[in-house]
Amino acid sequence: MSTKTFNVPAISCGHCVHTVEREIKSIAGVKSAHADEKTKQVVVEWDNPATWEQIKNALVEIEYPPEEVKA
Ligand SMILES: [Cu+2]
Repeated sequence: MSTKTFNVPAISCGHCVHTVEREIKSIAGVKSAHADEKTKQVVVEWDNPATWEQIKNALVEIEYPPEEVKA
């Protein structure tokens, strides 16, 4: 199981939260996706066959590009 927390600056309302969560959850292998409207932060958990590249590309495609949180 992999997990990642990142920012999606394009999130501006509850509709965006829904769109982002739905898009990520539609990827095979994704276990959970939680987006927060206020912090614009997203937490995703996934397993094979999903990959971070795939999740990132899906978000770029719907114009909610992720910004990785610097550790
Ligand atoms: Cu919105």
